[in-house]
This record gives sequence, C-alpha cells and structure tokens, in this order.
Amino acid sequence: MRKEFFLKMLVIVILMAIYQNKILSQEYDGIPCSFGKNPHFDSKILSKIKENKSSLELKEPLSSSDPEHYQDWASSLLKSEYTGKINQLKSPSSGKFEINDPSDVRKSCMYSAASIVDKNKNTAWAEGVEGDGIGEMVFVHLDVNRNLKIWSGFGKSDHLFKANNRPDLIGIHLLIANKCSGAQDTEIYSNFTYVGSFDYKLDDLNNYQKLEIPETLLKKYKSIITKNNIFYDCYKNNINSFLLIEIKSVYKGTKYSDTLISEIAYD
Ligand SMILES: [Ca+2]
Repeated sequence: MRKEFFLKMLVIVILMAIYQNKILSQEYDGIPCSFGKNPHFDSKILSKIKENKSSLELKEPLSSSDPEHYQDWASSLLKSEYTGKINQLKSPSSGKFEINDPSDVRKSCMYSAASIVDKNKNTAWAEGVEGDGIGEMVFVHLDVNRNLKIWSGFGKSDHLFKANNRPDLIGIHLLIANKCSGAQDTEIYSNFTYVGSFDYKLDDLNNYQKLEIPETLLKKYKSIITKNNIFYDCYKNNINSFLLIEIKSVYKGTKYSDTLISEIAYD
C-alpha cells in the first residue's frame, strides 16, 4: 500500500516538473527586457515628437539594478543569449512568472540602451532586427553642453569588434525633455521638443572617438531652453538634453549582422 502511494506521488511530481518546465520555457520571451518584435520607440513616435504631438515618456532608473526601464529607449534590442538560463519565480500576486534577481534582470537586458551609458566598453546596445539594423534608433541622456565621445561597435575585444557590425554613418537627433518628474525608483522625462539633426561619420575604430555637435544646433538648443523656461522636479539630475542615435550605414561584421554601440560618454 505504501509503495503504491509512493509511486503515485512520484508520477505526480514528475508530471508537475514537466508542466512547470513547459510554462517556464513559454514565459521566457520578453521578461523583463523585450526584443526586436516589441519595439517601444519607432519612427512614427519620432514624427509625432517633431509635430509636438508625442506622449513619449522615458523612464530613467535611479539604480543600475533596474535596466529593464531602458527597453523603451530604443526601437529594438538584441535578445540576450543568457535568457535561457535565467531563473523566474511565480509572483504570488499576479500569478505570472517574473525575474526577481537583479543580476538576472541585468543578464536579460544586456543589450539594452542601459549598456551605452554604464561606463563600461565591454557592454553594448545592439539593435534586434533582421539585417544590419539600418534605421534603428537608440536614446542617450547626456548634457550636450559638455564634450562627448563615442565607442561604436562591440568594444569587448578586437575579435568581437570585427565579427559584428560597427556604425559608419549615424544620424544624431537632438531633443529636449521639457518635463521631468520623480517617481518611486525612476525619473520620468516627457514633453519632448525636437531641436534638429545632423549626420555624423564615424571611423572604424575599436576605441573612443569624438562626438561633436555642430555649433548651429547647440545655438538653437540654447535658444529653445531660454524660451521654454524649463522647470524640473527630479531627484537625480537636471539634464534636459537627449540624443537619439540612428544607424544609417555600417562597416560590415565578418560573422554577424548585429550593429552595436558600446558607449557614449563625456570626454
Ligand atoms: Ca557600455
């Protein structure tokens, strides 16, 4: 009798394990950073910004443990190769499987826009569409009054730099967030004004190179700031300028067609 009971329980446990695994593998996609199929920013939103009709909100996390907010900062991002190994726990409140461990969140979001501003040339934003990613865009939040530099391509190693695409010509759009409000763990930037854009030719270099913004555009930026009289209610910083980087052409990778940018920082 006891043996029968034990066997029954064993079968139930095995069935539960199989069922659980099935749910987990189905739920892996898109949590917490989604990929190319689910863009949060696109050229239609950019057109609306140009017409002052956009309701775009960019959430900037206060902690580097929350890079999932940065998935809204790009038109696509490459699916992390670590996704399959990430643990998910069932949330008691929603019943959904979620990633709770910050290090797992970071793994899932490894190619998000967070990787452009993490001061680490070994991490990068990568576009996540088929082909070379021409027309794909990513936001960075930096003070354009300061000198800037860019590390285009995957700076992790010479091998990876050459194996992947590097941006050749990029379009740089300058925007102003007229509003910022502090939330629990993020700052929310909204009410964007489009200042203008220019094309910038990059060298095929596995290192930092200058990113210079034309004086005429900076002059226009400063005149808009003065006119708009921007008031911020942020916790962390009061930088109102955003750059939207658009891939226009690439230096082809020897092995992959993913285009990456490792870092944009102050020079
Ligand atoms: Ca980086």
